[in-house]
Amino acid sequence: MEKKIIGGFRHVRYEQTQINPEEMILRSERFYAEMDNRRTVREFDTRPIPIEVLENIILTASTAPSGAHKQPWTFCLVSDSRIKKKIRDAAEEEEKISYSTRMPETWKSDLKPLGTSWEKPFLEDAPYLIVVFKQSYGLENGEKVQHYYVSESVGIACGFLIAAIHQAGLVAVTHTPSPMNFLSEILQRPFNEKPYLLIPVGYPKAETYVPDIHRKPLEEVLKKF
Ligand code: IYR
Repeated sequence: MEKKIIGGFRHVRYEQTQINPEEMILRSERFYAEMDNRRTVREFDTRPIPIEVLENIILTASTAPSGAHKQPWTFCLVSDSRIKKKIRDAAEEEEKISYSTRMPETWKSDLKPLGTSWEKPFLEDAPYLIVVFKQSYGLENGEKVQHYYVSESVGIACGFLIAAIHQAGLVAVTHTPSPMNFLSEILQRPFNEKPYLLIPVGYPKAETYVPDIHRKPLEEVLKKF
């Protein structure tokens, strides 16, 4: 591999396969069509999935760019049904309070078309739960390591994760029980890690329906200058 010292540090030559503009248009269209076919699914089949698929999905998420390349994320992969039940019980306990007293009416009416409720059977039905933690700071040999743009970095990694789940032919829901500190306790995470997202992954239930909602058109999301 070709190497060069830049600013006192070793760099390696990077070469990406060059694609001509016509092929680029085709490939970007195909990728958009594939991603546009992704839907959040809240009803899962209990069928198992090979662990390698989950490992590859998490490796893909972990290719995300991050502040100063600190990779400030931990992905906890839960398949143990006792731990899934603990997570479901704790999440439903919080969600019950949220839906009955914490969430204002506007919020609840905004969620009506999506059909959500305090009940979270997907936390037990999905064969895997990926619990994403963000590391406020790192720990190396007991020493604190500074992390940067932690939420942005972990958010990007979760985007990669969701894309990889879809590309593998699986479905997921980005679940944010609130508050979700119970996840740190159940999974016994160190103090520098804070729960970020809980993503059940699996096959959709045999006959699945999703809300009839639509994505904003290009004119609404793109302003050209
Ligand atoms: N955390 C709750 C409520 C919820 C909030 C939003 I914003 C959503 O897009 C969906 C759900 C729950 O998981 O039900």
